[in-house]
Amino acid sequence: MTQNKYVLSWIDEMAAMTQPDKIVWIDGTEEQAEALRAEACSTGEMIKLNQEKLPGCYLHRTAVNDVARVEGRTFICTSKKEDAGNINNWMAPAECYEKLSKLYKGSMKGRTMYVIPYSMGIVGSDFAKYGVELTDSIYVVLNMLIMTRVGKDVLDALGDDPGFIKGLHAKADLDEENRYICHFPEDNTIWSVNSGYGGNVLLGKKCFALRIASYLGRKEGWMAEHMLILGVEYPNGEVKYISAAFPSACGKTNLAMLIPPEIYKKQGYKVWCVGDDIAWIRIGQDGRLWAMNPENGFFGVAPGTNLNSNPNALYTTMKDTIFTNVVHNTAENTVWWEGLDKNPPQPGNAIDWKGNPWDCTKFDKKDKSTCGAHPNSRFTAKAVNCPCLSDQFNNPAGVPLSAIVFGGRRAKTAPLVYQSKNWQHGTFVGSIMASETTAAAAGAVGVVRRDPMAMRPFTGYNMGDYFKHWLDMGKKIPNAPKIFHVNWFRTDDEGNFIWPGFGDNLRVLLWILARCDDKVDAVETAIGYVPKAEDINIEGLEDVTLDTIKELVSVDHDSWKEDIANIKEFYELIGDRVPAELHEELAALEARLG
Ligand code: GTP
Ligand code: SPV
Ligand code: MN
Repeated sequence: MTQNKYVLSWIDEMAAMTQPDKIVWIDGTEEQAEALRAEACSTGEMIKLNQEKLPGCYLHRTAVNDVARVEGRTFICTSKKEDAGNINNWMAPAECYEKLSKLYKGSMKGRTMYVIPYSMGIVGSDFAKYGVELTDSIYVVLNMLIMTRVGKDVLDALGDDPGFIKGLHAKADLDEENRYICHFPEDNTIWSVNSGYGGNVLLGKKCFALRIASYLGRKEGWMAEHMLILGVEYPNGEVKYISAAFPSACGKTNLAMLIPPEIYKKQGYKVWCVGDDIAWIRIGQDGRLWAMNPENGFFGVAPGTNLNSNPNALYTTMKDTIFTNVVHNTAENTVWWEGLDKNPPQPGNAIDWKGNPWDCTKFDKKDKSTCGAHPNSRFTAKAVNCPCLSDQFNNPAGVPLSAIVFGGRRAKTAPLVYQSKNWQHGTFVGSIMASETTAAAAGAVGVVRRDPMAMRPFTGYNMGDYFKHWLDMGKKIPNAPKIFHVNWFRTDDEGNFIWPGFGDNLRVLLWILARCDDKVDAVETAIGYVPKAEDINIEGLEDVTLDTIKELVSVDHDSWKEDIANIKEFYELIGDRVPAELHEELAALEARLG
């Protein structure tokens, strides 16, 4: 499919190491994809679902020990350890290549190596970047066909250029002890072995579009961020765009596809989804920041997705979708997950994510092992099937940003929303983000950890340098978006969420956009500007009063002071590359808290 000698010689080298029986080039055609689906079904790798109810949909179960990203086994392999920094795991490139070569050696014997040429961004556009992923997994091929733009036109656009990202993935034995997700930013290379799950193996996503791309962005003067992109359409037809960074499983897909509350819908407000996970951002000729979504699909969290919380996501998954680790309803040959509806398949008709018979009557909210679907079960769905997909989705330039929003999952401390004072302070606000951990990564769930800009697991270089890059970008943007912070997850003493969230988050977005246009006042607090309670519209909300909003936007100095101690430790951990400006912001915040 190509004469590119860099592509061809690299494939020869990788094939000599992994020793596949045959090599198949993925051309992006429907015929080839359909043949691969049939093959995956014949071996049990995938299950074809009820084609009347769910046309083009399939179910896949991963190995039980392989259900989420593994941050402890993810490495940034720069020649100097300081360039990876203290937040990333580091291995010397030569050592890592040697170690993994042994794991790859002969791992594809008796198997097929698929060659996937793919583009992040619109093929042939200025801002697109190309990759080739080699994998021995049909599941990975079929996911990449949904999540990225794949095919011969990518190779044509690459031409004779050596500038592509080389990704090698082998399932090997799925051995946890030898699972590695390794990045060589200086070599444009990603090596992943012994996993078959999502972010570990769909190498265009977190590995390339965030870790490698963040490294490239710093070198080339742009930004790769863990952000959704959405457009809010006003009744007069004007659309304003927002990007937002929340940690994994903290609400990006939901916010990106939100449906306005009834009172806003009636007036003609609409929300359009440009992206739900990753944004590549650069300065446009007009001096504004422009964001584009390099992906072509959604790899979304299934549990909790339903007709009330996120109908757009649910509709998106009703055709051409791969479901991973959800419940199989064998009576109807459909799927189910916790929070879909109140009708789980009954015992005898239900297989859980592990492939065992599942008894929904034994479900106990407090015991995750009784779940039918894994908490990090996912759908892989095509962007074009999303009912609220923005008409700018395929615009190679992306969309101009009015606001950047950071957010985390915090039971206390962080208010519903606050605005930073300026870009530098906004960068500080991003740098001190914290969130309770979720099932999206292996490890404990519900522990508060600092997750700057939601990029802790995804920055391909030193976190201190990353902060510096944010500050440097700010100096170069004539017309910078305003920076905010939100928290949909404050809880009462019984642990219930106080804010209704989901579609009602539009009420907060509209305050944010009004602030960007100087159309609404705010109250200055120690941490930044919070809304006057009466400026968050609560019309049509049942359990929310003016007092609820007052409580939600209150800034509790004592819990913030506790946070300061933790932030200091975190900055210490990042080390001496944390820019002086951020230390100054921290000292100023501490002084304001008294
Ligand atoms: P990744 O794909 O891992 O990056 O996750 P994400 O940030 O896209 O998170 P997603 O939108 O899938 O939401 C994850 C979980 O948070 C789901 O269980 C949602 O139901 C829940 N969630 C999302 N938005 C809200 C909200 O506004 N309020 C509450 N209480 N829960 C929410
Ligand atoms: C995340 O964990 O942030 C995801 C899912 O979006 S994964 O692709 O597994 O990284
Ligand atoms: Mn994500």
